[in-house]
Amino acid sequence: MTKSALQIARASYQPKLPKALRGNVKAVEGEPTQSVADQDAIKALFPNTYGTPVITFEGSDETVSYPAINVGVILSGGQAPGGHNVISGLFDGLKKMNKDSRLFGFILGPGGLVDHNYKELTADIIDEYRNTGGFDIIGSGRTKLEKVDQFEKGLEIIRQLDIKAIVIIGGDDSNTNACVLAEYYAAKQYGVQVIGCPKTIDGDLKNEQIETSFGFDTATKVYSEVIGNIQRDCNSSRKYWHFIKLMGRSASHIALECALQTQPNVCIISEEVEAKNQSLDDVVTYIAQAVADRAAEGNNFGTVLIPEGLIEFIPAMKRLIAELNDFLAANAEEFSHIKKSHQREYIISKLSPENSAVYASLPEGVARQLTLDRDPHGNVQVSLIETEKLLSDMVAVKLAKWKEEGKFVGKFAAQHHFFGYEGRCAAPSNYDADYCYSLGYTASALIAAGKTGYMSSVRNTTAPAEEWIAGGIPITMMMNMERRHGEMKPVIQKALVKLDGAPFLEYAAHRAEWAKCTDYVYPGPIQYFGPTEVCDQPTKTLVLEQKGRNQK
Ligand code: FBP
Repeated sequence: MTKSALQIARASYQPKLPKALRGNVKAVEGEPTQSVADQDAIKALFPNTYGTPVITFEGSDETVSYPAINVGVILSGGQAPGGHNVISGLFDGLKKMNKDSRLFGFILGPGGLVDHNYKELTADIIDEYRNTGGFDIIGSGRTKLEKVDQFEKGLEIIRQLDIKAIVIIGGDDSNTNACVLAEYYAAKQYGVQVIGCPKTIDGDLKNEQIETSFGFDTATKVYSEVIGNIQRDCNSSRKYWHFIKLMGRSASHIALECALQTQPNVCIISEEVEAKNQSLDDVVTYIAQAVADRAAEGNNFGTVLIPEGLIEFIPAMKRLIAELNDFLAANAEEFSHIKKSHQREYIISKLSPENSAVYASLPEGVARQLTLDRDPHGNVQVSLIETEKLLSDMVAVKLAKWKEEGKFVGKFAAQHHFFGYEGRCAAPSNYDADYCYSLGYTASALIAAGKTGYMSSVRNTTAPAEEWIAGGIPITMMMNMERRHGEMKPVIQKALVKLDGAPFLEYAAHRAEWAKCTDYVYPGPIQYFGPTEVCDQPTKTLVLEQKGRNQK
């Protein structure tokens, strides 16, 4: 592989570890835990992994001799910067405990376990991937591990390779599945541990113990760099409105963080749209008003940030999508036989009157996108819906009407962008490089401590790395019951943007001023080498959340 100068320099970066993990480690157990909601239902479904204590690792004077073990690792779901460092931290942790321990990577996600597709990750392979972006060391996939025959098929290769523990690096759905697998293997007394690691650029796998999911830091820095560049272009040519959709399947954390970093003229927060029960027209009117206000000052340009998941948070659309999800899950076979040209009419005829009317009112393209194949978790693939174009088209129509009425005096020309894939495989920032390495290393300590059904956790990460707190959180502690594929299922509760949380309040306090301004912020590219105030800053979201927590 030919390497760039940055890759070569970056390969020798030694990620920082929490102090407690640097020498001998002991596991300290806290109080028994319970799930965030639906305690009886979750306890009944997870009798072997429910209620276990939070684990914290502390330094110890005692040297323990660990047996050599074999461990399997899986990357699951969308790519997120730092995945390779989770694997290298896991590898180094295992080797530190016993140099004869071995690590096997399952290829292309959870499907690799079921299909017995794997490769051993030896030191020379690991060294090639340290501090690099991407998941290409073993690839990732979205196969949902949820059926007994998959668990049993996986067990065959686990036995063949004499694997003691599996580490699943994934988002909320993949960690839910990790817990289901942990519970199954524990119930069957197979002696196979399962540990999860919190990954997703979306930033929606977090709670009191899991401060952030890895990849959010790097991805938002990459998007903020290019948003800043666009804003400078805006200020230079003064002729376009840029509609920028940002990834984040459900929560608006990415859009909010980018807004805090770049100070755009408009940023829509899906959770607010839902809370205020806004319609699509309300959102369009809000943007159009910002365009009109700026035009009145002679500024026919600006930026609008749109979270990818917006459509699903507009209450009328949400009700429609929920009915569509259930209907398509139950009638997939029949729907697959309907000719494309008749699908719209067919759906209109099958839905309840309220949802049918909303569906019929949608532009053809969006209506079709809402009936496209779901992802393996039964979710609409919102990344395929061109919300940025939908909104700018609707804003243009509204402004044309306002022009006729004399309420809009400017010009409106739009450019469209969708930033998602550009950031998912970026070389991890120092924060993600350190955080991920520590998560992987912590996973090895959880395995050594004999734990299963736990998520690796590293906290206090706005402090210097040596003060970070490493440990394990029972995955059942994060669960509640939600409707999926038309059925109630135990799932990890998704962390949406909190409207009373510090990051949103910070944005809300400034947005009126930012709507008018031309004094944008241009964050520039991620810096890997240089002063700590330039290279080691966590996200504004995390800093504000920590500050909010400390003030309570
Ligand atoms: P994960 O939740 O699996 O980390 O994936 C997040 C994400 O990047 C979303 O932001 C986006 O909607 C989705 O993946 C797109 O996935 P795909 O490329 O598989 O369609």
